[in-house]
Amino acid sequence: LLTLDTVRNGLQNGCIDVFFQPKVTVPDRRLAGVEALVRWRAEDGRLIPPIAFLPVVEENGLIDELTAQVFQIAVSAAAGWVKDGLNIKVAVNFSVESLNRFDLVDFLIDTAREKGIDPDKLILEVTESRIMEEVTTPLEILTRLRIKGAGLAIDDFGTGASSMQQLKRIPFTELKIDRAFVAGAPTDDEARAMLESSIALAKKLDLSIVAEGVETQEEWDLIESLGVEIVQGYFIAKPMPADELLAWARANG
Ligand code: G
Ligand code: G
Ligand code: NA
Repeated sequence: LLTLDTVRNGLQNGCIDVFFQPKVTVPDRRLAGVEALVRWRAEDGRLIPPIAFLPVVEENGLIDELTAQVFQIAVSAAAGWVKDGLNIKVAVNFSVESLNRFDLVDFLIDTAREKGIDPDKLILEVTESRIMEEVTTPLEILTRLRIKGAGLAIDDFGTGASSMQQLKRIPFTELKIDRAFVAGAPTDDEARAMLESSIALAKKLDLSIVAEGVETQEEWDLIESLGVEIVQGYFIAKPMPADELLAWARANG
């Protein structure tokens, strides 16, 4: 873990970097959008993954600052891609802690509009296991963002314990199946059952389905046979910097 001092200083000094991972449609592999994934750029240039700093950020009241920076970088990247003829949806991760401020809605919508990005090009991703613990404020904020046109994804689905009832309370538009179930599905009956029932549930709730963590042709084929619409995973592409994403899109268009 990075120390609190390192994190505080780094947040003030441009250490936040953002990578983007393609989400593609099945079966044609067309770019449907990207997920923004935060990285820490250490002074020596090394890239540090979220697991090494997000807990420090979240536990010390710094998540709003991190979320704001990631969001600004992500919409700037999206605006740059639009100039180059690539108009895609950008998904950003939100910790539940950052869904507790009523000024968040205006901040996100205004920041996106300033860069010329419509709210319907945004998707907020929230992790299933966390969002179901919280109730009123996040629900109201997510609902307001949905009304403005933003998409809402429930992330790491299968790792929490949502009932259909809870799922219906928040106006989600997308369900992202946790990669553990995708990875296990070809060989493990329980993972396969979890995958199939998640897909059935998403269809019932009229959510678009994203399979995360597809790494092999075998997983891709299985996912395709189960009628999943969107895939994100190393089989297609790893997270990459904004300029590489543009090159990737051109090479894979
Ligand atoms: O990029 P990587 O797969 O290492 O990300 C690990 C986890 O970190 C992801 O599952 C995601 O939940 C979380 N994460 C990545 N970027 C962000 C971000 O910008 N904000 C928040 N809150 N979480 C993020
Ligand atoms: O929880 P979240 O959906 O935000 O997870 C995204 C994380 O998953 C990122 O850290 C990303 O690097 C990672 N990831 C994306 N695709 C794959 C994959 O195919 N395999 C593995 N092992 N990790 C992946
Ligand atoms: Na995510």
